[in-house]
Amino acid sequence: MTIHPALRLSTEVAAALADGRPVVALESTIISHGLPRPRNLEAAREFEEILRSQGVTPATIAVLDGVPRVGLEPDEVRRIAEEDLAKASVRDLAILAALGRSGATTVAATAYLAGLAGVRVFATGGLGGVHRGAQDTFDESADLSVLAHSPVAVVSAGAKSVLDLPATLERLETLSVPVVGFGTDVFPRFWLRESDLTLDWRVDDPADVAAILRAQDLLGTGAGLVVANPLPPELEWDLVEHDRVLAEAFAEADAQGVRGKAVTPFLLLRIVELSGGKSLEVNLDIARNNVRLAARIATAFAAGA
Ligand code: PSU
Ligand code: MN
Repeated sequence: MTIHPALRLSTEVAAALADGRPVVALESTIISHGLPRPRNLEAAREFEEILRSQGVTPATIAVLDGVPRVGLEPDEVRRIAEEDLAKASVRDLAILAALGRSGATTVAATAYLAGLAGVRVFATGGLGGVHRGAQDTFDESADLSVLAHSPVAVVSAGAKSVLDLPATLERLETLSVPVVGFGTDVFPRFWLRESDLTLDWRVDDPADVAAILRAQDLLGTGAGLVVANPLPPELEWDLVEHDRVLAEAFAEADAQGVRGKAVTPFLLLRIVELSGGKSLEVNLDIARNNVRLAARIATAFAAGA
């Protein structure tokens, strides 16, 4: 196995990849911008711990002092939780590298770097997507287009209900990014497991997801895979409270003229406050649930490779 010259892999990630043992990538924007301090540091450590307890090596990804990193040391995990890092998408990577700056990687940038490193499975909370009103603002996350060219399975609870979910699924179709429901026939809405968005494909076994990854390799599609993994019903958020809090958060973002890449972090943090912390607890359950499934998929992939 050759290590890509632009990356620095942690010792344990390099060893696991060389031995064909399972590795799961984790993003850092969810830590730096998606969860409030100090819960974000606890969460970052917990996600790594869940993977280790399932025999999987964690590869938390970020750019530190200009170096794209795949797998962090404990004091570096602390840095992404406590420093005010830039939110870094793929287009920011070369700028950070050239200027020696640091950034927390979004799903797009994490999937891109994981793809370069040969890490095939990635767990996050929710995928970015097409924002509401995108027909005027053109605001569509680079998460979608990058997945067209990054051979990584992203395990997420669908995408957040703050987005335009039907448009997000349409764009994934256009970009030829496959979407499978894991144990579901519909695309989950992050905090809520149900929606009226029927998916073409459902799988119920992590080994089937691993087989899809191998078939993608064989066919040379070069694309990623969205694995939509809903929360179990007893853990999802109350629908009425969900609708009320989101309406309030949107009205505030509008009134304050929040735009561009500030929109997602603004809404997420405001939704936590307006729900008295409830949305955060559900958010953490979602991420844990995705990390556990990603571990099972990575294990099945490593076993069959
Ligand atoms: N969804 C979440 N939590 C997050 C994000 C999305 O549940 O923190 C972050 C991810 O890093 C995702 C990014 O890649 O927001 C999308 O931002 P944008 O819409 O600006 O591309
Ligand atoms: Mn955007």
